[in-house]
Amino acid sequence: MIKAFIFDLDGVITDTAHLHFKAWKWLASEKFGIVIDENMHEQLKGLSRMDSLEKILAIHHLNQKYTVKEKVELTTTKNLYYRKLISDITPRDILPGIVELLEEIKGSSYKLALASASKNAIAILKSLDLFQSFDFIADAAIVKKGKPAPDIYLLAAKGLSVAPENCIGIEDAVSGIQSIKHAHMFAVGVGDKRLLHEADYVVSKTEALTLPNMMQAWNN
Ligand code: B16
Ligand code: MG
Repeated sequence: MIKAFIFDLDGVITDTAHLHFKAWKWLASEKFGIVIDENMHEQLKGLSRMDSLEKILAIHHLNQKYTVKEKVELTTTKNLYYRKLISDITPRDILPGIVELLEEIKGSSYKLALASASKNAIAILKSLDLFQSFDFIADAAIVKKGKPAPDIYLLAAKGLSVAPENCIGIEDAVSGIQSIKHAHMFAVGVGDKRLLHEADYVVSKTEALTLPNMMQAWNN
């Protein structure tokens, strides 16, 4: 029996992915003199800040070039740039259909949590005027392992006091779908069916993400 819905933020509630990518592109060109390819965009989705940096460095065989301290400084620099990019986010940046969906979920007495890898999640939810909508927000800063590990989704379920098998997780990234499945939850993907093939149910865009559709998919 489904008792709760656990949402990802970037790519499901609002599209901050292109702003993350813009910030990584800037950092890569400014600090390493490299151009990061559009193909990286998809691969970085859902990964933590440090895991994203490691992935970019690995592709260019630069991992060994920087100390842990330098890597922390690089992620801080990226985040300062990213914070400027998200400073003017408003409720108009909520993806289509999401406000209605959150209201429908709450109105049907399901619990609602957020499981974003972003340490900026609370600031973004406040800018979107959605902070009060969630019963629990899992803190990405305290989980041991980022997506695709199940930690953040398990933390969200625990925060709601709901067993993982009674939760539906909603994600746009491959790493996010894997995180939900590793947590033994029903996974709903938003995006390309071929890319998100590990999900239990996929819709192409947020407009198609409705409570009846998800419940029907879960019942099948
Ligand atoms: P921050 P999600 C993820 O958000 C983004 O998809 C990913 O690109 C980003 O690196 C990660 O958050 C960490 O974000 O640097 O703000 O802590 O999709 O899990 O909501
Ligand atoms: Mg996402």
